[in-house]
Order: sequence, then C-alpha cells, then structure tokens
Amino acid sequence: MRDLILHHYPMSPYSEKIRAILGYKGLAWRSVDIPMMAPKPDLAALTGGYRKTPVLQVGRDVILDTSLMVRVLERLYPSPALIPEAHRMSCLAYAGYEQTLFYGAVATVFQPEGLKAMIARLGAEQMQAFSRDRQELFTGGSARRPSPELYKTQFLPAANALNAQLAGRDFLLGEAPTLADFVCWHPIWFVRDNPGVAPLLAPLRNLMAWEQRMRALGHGYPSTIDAETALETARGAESWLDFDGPLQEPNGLKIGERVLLRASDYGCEPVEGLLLHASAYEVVLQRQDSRAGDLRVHAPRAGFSLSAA
Ligand SMILES: N[C@@H](CCC(=O)N[C@@H](CS)C(=O)NCC(=O)O)C(=O)O
Repeated sequence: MRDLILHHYPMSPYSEKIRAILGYKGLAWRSVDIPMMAPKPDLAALTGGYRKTPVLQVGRDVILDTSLMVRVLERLYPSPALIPEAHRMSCLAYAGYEQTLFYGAVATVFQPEGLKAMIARLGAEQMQAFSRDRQELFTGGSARRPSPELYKTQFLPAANALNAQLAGRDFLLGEAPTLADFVCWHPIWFVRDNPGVAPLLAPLRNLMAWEQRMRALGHGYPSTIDAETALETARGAESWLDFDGPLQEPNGLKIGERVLLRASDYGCEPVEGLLLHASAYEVVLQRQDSRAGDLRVHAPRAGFSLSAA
C-alpha cells in the first residue's frame, strides 16, 4: 500500500479533480491543508519552489501538476480505469479542453455576484490579498490572468456543450466516469461552489444530474495530517516510484546535469535539481532538502520547460 499525501486546500478546483479521482478509485489518502497564497514554505520544502496546488506526495516522490498525478494514480491503481483503452484519444482531447473550461470558470466566479460571495466567504482583506497574489501568479509565464469576458465567450458555450453531450448519458463518454469527466468536473464544481454564480448553471438539467453523480463518487478515505508529518514521511520513505516511459531528452541535457524546471503558463517559480530521468511523459529531478531529505520531483513534460541551471 503506497502512502498517498495530497497537499491542497478546500477551495482549489484542480485539487477537487484529484479528490474526486481518489474517490472514484476508492483510495485512502492523507490530506495536508496548504495556504491558498504564497509563500508556502512547507510545500516548497518538498517541491523546491513550485507553488501551484495541488501537489501529490508518494513517500519521497513529489508529483507536480494534476496531469501527471493522473498518470501516477492510474499506474498504481489501474482499476477502475480513468482512461479506458477505447477512449484514450477522447480523454486526451477533453484534457486539452480543461484549461479553457477552468479559465472560463474563474471568469464566472469573478462576475459581480460571484465576487460578492467570495468576499463574504474570505473577508475583504483576505480577498484583496488573494487578488494581489493571483496577479503575481500570472507574471512571467505565457498565460494571462483570465478576463471576466471569458464567462460569456468560453464558459457559457462550454457548459451548454457539456449539457448537450450528457443528454441520455450518465457520464461524458458513456456509462462510467473517465478522465473526460474529471477534467470537466472541477471547473463546474468551482462555479457551483460559489453561491453567487451557482444558479447560472441550474437550467442545464443534464449537467445538474451529472453533478449529482460526480458528487456521489466522494473523495475516498482522507485523514488529516500536518505538514511536519508529511515531511517526516518523506524523510522516512525507502522506495521510489518507477519512471514513466523510456529515456528521451530532446533538449540535449544530460542525466546528472544540474537543471531548472518551471511551469510555462503561470506559477513559474523554478525548481532546481539534478536531472535523473526525462521521457515523453515526465521529467524527474533529484533534490535534497534539509527538512524533507532526499526527494525526486516529477513534472509532466507537457506544460513545463527544462533548461541547464
Ligand atoms: N496545470 C496545473 C494547474 C494547477 C492550478 O492552476 N492550481 C491553482 C489552484 S486550483 C493554483 O495553483 N493556484 C495558485 C495557488 O494555489 O497558489 C495542474 O494541473 O496541477
């Protein structure tokens, strides 16, 4: 039995994607509540500087980005499958649509009614700090902070298209949930979680019935631990995850070389370490931390850049 630790916070949509997958797979996991905003020193002890949410810790392996978490969870716990063979490319295509839907959901939550509800939840001061932090999050990367306009141009068309796809189907690709459902679930969840804008989706009946089915998957069996316990777990772990795919490094970097890894879109704080493996799917860095010990940080190939340090 692997020791799965999810570092996340309740309001995070991408974390909800992983929580729902852990639910579908019926897994027990440990939960560390992390701050919604930088700085995140306990998380950085594991990641080396990456600040996005969530982060999955498997013993002393640290997985960045939910797209790679999906591959890791699918490999360690293949049943029930998230990516059935017959639906591989459909799942990939839906996953390619995830960010459009997510940006649209952020734009929706930032409509006036959504903002009011967020201020009521966080308080005016915290909301201001949150806004400043997100401004910062989007500096230095290829992405721009989602503009409120995306509610009309991206979210509404997408939500209606999902509603149409769900006519006569329990899940997006048929009778059982697949990755397609989980990548679409978290943006819809984010909007439905905000009482100011949740009613906007109420007329979409198929989507609302699907929402019930997605919620019924639950979150598996979480138990709460603190950050210190997670770091202790990393220090005490003895095994490593297998690498995902054969060596393939198109940047001309050598195994053992000191490298910098960063997300390309937003939240681009670099992670420095020794290049241990690079495949078509993942990049693995070895690093040491005074609190967490020897670690391997895994990031997906897609959406990250790698360069010599
Ligand atoms: N591509 C990333 C996106 C993750 C993401 O954007 N997460 C949001 C929260 S849902 C985030 O990191 N926000 C800034 C923060 O939490 O510090 C993934 O799939 O993990």
